[in-house]
Amino acid sequence: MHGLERLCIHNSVDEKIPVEAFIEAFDDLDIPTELVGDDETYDETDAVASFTPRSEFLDAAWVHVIRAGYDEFDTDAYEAADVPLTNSTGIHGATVGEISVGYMLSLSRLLHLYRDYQNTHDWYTPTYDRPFTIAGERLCVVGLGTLGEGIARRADALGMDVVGVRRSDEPVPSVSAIYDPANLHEAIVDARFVALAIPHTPATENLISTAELETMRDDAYLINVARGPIVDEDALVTALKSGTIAGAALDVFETEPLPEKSSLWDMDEVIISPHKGSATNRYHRDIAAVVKENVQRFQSEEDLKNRVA
Ligand code: NDP
Ligand code: 7N6
Repeated sequence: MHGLERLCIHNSVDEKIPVEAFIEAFDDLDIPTELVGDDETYDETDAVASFTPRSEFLDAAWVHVIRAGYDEFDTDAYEAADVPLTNSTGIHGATVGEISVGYMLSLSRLLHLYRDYQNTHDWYTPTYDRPFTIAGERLCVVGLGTLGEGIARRADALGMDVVGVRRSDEPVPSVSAIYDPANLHEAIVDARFVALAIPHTPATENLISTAELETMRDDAYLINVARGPIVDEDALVTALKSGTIAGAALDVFETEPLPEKSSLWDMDEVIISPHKGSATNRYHRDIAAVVKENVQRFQSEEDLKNRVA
């Protein structure tokens, strides 16, 4: 086995984090860090960190996806090429947990509407029965890994009744009941908020469609901080227009950026964030810490952390 001689940062990381600051975060590494573009070639002494996949990466020693979601990477190809692929799960509990609680507080206490009316200097008064406290309300978190647990802990701290869905039945702090994915409808039927925190896989694509939206309470809100294709977006629009559910907070979409023609843009009870659930001013450092730990592991021939292929 060869040791690493170079860490290549593919310029696609620029999509989400400032490249220069990211490269600086590797100053203490004992191999050089280089910014590379699409014309770069790789060999078995290179590690690569990237936002988007490229087939050339299969010539490297190890490839790191700077995202937690690696659904755009062909894991079979990595396994066939015997090139380890790692991801950035483990770092989004606070960032996505906080924004999810932010959505729930806004949707319950109408901050999004007050801000909308502020734009026209309008002293808006909602109907008396509209605002509610999230304390005492049920949240169902679908997916109880880093994101799901981060959301659950914060919701629990604010007095919510938190249940969740995952494949294993391993308990999760702050989650009072865990449902198997086969019992999804049972898990969401009583929830005031349903938060999606699962990976996009063949098993989860369109997991939330007409039947699930109809199962949800008509005063319930859907939160999607996972991946757009997990929700059937046409079904969601229909459900929102017909009052099948009360509203939604969406960070991710079937097509990103969300197309201008989407009716989601103009719905009062929909909060849209432009895939910024994990965005903070220290995101580059959080990702770099995962990569640096794996550089050290690679060099000492230990198992890589967060290996997904
Ligand atoms: P984890 O791997 O830590 O957790 C995933 C969880 O989903 C696990 O609890 C797993 O269950 C569960 N799960 C997987 N498949 C199913 C299924 N079919 N039905 C029910 N539960 C399932 O991942 P993360 O929490 O780090 O990230 C989750 C996803 O969130 C990422 O894949 C990514 O797409 C998205 N993401 C979005 C961000 C944003 O900016 N909006 C930021 C970061 C991530 P079990 O534990 O039982 O295996
Ligand atoms: C920003 C990506 C993820 O999967 O989509 C999110 O981690 C955020 C690097």
